[in-house]
Amino acid sequence: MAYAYDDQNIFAKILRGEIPNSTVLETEHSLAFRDLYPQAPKHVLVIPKGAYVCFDHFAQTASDTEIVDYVRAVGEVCKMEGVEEDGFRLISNAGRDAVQEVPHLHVHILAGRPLGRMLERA
Ligand code: DGP
Repeated sequence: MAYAYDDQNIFAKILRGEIPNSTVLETEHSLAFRDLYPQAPKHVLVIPKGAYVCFDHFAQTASDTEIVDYVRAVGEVCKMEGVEEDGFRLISNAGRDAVQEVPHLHVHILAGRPLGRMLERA
């Protein structure tokens, strides 16, 4: 599948500094910032700086360096937010059925309250 990246998406604008964000962590290849519409007391988004649409695009085509940086950034945010003890949820929506709103790879780190079961039953 070809992944068409739209460089006008909101996270691309954040990466270019065109709109502000509440940064939690910045590394060479990744950026973590607070979700504008938090769904839990702790809700951080972690994105790669590269132009990747979704997780599978990234996992299939990013360099090893980018992947290591990104995964380590997620781990570092978990540590910074202190979520290990009570737990957290990591979500990465991809495409239509998952209702991905912003077409730049992001994982949500959600924590700070009981999060319920993974999915509502259809
Ligand atoms: P998703 O549905 O997985 O694509 O989630 C996109 C998330 O992005 C959603 O939780 C709200 C968040 N979001 C949308 N616009 C902005 C923005 O301008 N700034 C920040 N920090 N978050 C945003």
